[in-house]
Amino acid sequence: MDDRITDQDIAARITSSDSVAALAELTTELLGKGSDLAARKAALGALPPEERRGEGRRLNDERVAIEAALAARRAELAAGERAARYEAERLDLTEVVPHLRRGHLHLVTQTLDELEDIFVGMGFTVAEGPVVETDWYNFEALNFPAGHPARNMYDTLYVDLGEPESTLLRTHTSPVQIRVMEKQAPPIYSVMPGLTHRRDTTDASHLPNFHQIEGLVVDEGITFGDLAGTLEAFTHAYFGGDIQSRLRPSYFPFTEPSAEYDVTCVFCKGAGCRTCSKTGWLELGGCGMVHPNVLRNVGIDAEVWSGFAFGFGPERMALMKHGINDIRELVTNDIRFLEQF
Ligand code: FA5
Repeated sequence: MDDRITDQDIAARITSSDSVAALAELTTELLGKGSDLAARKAALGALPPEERRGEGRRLNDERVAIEAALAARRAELAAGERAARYEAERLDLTEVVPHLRRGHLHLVTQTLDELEDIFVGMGFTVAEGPVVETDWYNFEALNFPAGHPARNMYDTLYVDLGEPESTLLRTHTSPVQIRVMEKQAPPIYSVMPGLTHRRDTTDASHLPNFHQIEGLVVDEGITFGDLAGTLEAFTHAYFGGDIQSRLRPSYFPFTEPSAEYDVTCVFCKGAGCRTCSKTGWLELGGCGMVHPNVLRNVGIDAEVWSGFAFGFGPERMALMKHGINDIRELVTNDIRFLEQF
């Protein structure tokens, strides 16, 4: 009698596999390079032609039968494992808990509060502006004339109101700078938190709806040194001493010179990973000296006053501070994640 494993043996082994992982191993054993089927296929060439065809067909039929049995068992096991996971994760939303646990503020709200507190402690006031903005405030007054190529830096969502592309969901909090300067004469020391929207594709460091906190200082004799010193003091106050920051030359139409504010990626410690797009740094915000055209647009004399501005991403700040490696966690609303903060 043939010493090959019989069809019944194979069928029994497949049905008695008790996990998807065990079945994956069995699949390799039965169909992989070292399998009995593979060895017989390799030996086909050595058979006399009249036997080769019959053996070839047999091999094919066996393979098809094994694949079908494996697929059926895989579906059974996967369904069982899924049901067990759902059962383990089940939350009874109608359950009456004797001592009701109280909810707490979402991590992003806590982060915004903390950022505001730090800047208020440094002498800034807090201002707000609308989320639905006009083209003037979001772009034009910020020195992006119509057709300016830098408008493409922002994938803008437009609101169907008025002239085409005249009303939009603000792409950044910088329009609030204009609103503050229109209302208040310098000296100005303000931060402006709020929600912003872009047609950005969601990934580990991007959301289409996210917050920013803008900072604006306008006073006599303000220099880039004041900006760098303010950001350094802020970095220590928010992150403590462990995190390094850097300013990297950049471009924004409303600041000159401009820079990106980056901190060392806490996950790879600078080596490069998925969260920091392999750069070792995570960009938290942009900044620079307020462009004289912006001051002129709101009637502030650029010969007398100068200033700096910055715009940070609070979600990314929360990631770096708390060691969260995917920004999507902040909006998935998984209670097990939210409870940790
Ligand atoms: C701006 O939006 C400028 N308005 C910042 C600025 C203000 C520059 C004042 C100069 C003076 P930027 O597009 O780089 O710049 O965005 C600033 C920060 O917002 C980013 O560094 C990041 O932290 C956050 N951010 C931007 N896009 C996203 C997104 N899709 N998801 C989460 N955070 C984002």
